[in-house]
Amino acid sequence: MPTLIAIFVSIFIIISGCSSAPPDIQLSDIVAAPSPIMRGVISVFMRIENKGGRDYLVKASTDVAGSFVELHDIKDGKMVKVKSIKIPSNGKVEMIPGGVHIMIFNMPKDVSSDYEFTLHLDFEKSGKKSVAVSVPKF
Ligand SMILES: [Cu+2]
Repeated sequence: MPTLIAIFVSIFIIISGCSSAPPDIQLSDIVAAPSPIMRGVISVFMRIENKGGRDYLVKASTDVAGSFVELHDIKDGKMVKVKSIKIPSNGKVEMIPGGVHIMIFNMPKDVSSDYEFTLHLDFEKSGKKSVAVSVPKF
């Protein structure tokens, strides 16, 4: 029995050791797509790369007064709000239309090309990361 306990203890140490490695988050290819149907709604897609331990994107906000941001996924062909987006250890999340994305509501209704704003992303472990987003012509 003591050997069994020792095995469990070492497995626990290995698992907790892996998950406690700090994440190393890089954001790239940030694309903003205004909704063709809903005015003042913008979808944002990006690549989130992680060269460290697992993390979660838990919240997003912008510097635009009155706007609010939701984290979305597509389930059974429908857009659903999610509480967090898992960023796997030594992996990446590719946001694409039809998959996980960030959706911003209550943006100015006349957003057009060259409109820029700052998107703040809150990660559970990595803390806040801010990126500049520019809205392309549409
Ligand atoms: Cu959405």
